[in-house]
Amino acid sequence: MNELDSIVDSARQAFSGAATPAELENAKALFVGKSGRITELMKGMAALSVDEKKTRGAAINLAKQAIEAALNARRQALADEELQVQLKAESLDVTLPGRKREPGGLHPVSLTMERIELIFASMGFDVADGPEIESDWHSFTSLNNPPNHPARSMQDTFYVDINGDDGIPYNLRPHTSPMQVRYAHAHIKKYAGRDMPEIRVIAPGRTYRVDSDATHSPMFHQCEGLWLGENVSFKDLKVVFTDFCRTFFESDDLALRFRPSFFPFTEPSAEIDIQFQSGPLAGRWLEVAGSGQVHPAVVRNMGLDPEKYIGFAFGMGPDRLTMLRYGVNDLRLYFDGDVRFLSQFR
Ligand code: 2U9
Repeated sequence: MNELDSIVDSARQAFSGAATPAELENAKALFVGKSGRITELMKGMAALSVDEKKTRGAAINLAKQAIEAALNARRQALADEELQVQLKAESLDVTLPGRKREPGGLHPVSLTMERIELIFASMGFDVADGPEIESDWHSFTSLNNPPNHPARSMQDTFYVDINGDDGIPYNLRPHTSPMQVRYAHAHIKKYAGRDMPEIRVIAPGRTYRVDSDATHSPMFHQCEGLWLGENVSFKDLKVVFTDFCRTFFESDDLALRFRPSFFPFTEPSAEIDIQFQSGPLAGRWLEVAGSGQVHPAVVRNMGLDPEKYIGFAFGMGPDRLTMLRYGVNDLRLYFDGDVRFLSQFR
C-alpha cells in the first residue's frame, strides 16, 4: 500500500473510532487540518517540477476527497445515532391510558353541614350567617350570661384586641347563638308594622373554644336552631329534632331522649341523646345536642315580647355528628389535611 492509501486508511479508522462529533473533529484535524498529514503533503509539493506537481497534486486530491467522504459519512452516522437516542428518550407511547386526575371532594364536616341545612330547609328553616368575631353583648349578655359568668372567662374562648362600644374586647364567638340574635333583629325590622312570620332558622358555622384534645379542637363547628312564634312548644322541638336525627342518620328506629339540664339561655333545658337499635353503637345513649325553651330574657334581648312569643332552640355539633355517622374516632383527623383520610368521603 503506498503512503497516500495508508493515510486514507488511517483516517477511516480514526473516524470510525470517533464516538462523538468533538472526537471526530479532533481526528479530522490530524489529516486535513492546518497541520494535518494531507496538508503537510500539499506543502511538500513546492519543490516539485510542473509535471510532477500535476501528477502528485491529483493523487493527493483524490486521497483528500476520500478522507472527506469518510468524514461526512461518520458525521451523518453520529447525527443519526444522536437522533435515535433523542427519539428514544422523548418517545411517547400514545396507546397508554390517560393519567387519571383524582376527582376532588368536600370535607366530611362540609358534607355534614350541607346535609343539616338541606334537612332543616325541607322543614321550612332559613339558614343564618354572621360574623365570627363578635361583641361581648352578642356572644354573652344577650344570651342571659350575666357580666361575671364563667362562660366569659379567658380560658373559655379567644379575644381580639379590638374593644366594642362597651369597652369590652371582641371575642371569637364560642357558639353560633349570636347569629340567631342578629337574625331576629333583622327579621323584626324587615316585618315592622306587618304580621311578623314565625322565626324559624338554623345558624351553622365555625366556633372557637380554648380546648384541644382527641374530641375537642380550638376551632370547631356548631349548628344551632331556633323556632319562635306565638305558639311553639317543647312538643314541636321533640318532633322537629326527632325527624332531623332519623333523616340525618337514615334510621327510622333511632330512639331519642330529652334529659333535664341547664343553660342560661333556655328554661326548661334538656340534653338530647340518641340510641341506635342496630350497628356498632347499638344500645348506647349518645349525647348529640342541647336544647330548651328560649329564656324570656333572651326573647326580650332579641327585641320580642316574651309574653307573646315563645319557642325552642337547640345546639348541636356537626363535628360530632360526622364522627358518629362515619365512625371517625379522632377529631384531629379533620384538620391534618391527610388525603388518605379525606379521599374516603369523595
Ligand atoms: C338563642 C336562644 C337560645 C341554643 C342552645 C344548646 C342548648 C347547647 C351546645 C351543644 C353541644 C352547642 O354543639 S355544642 O357544642 N349547645 O347545648 N344551645 S340551647 O340556644 C339558643 C341559641 C340562640 C337566641
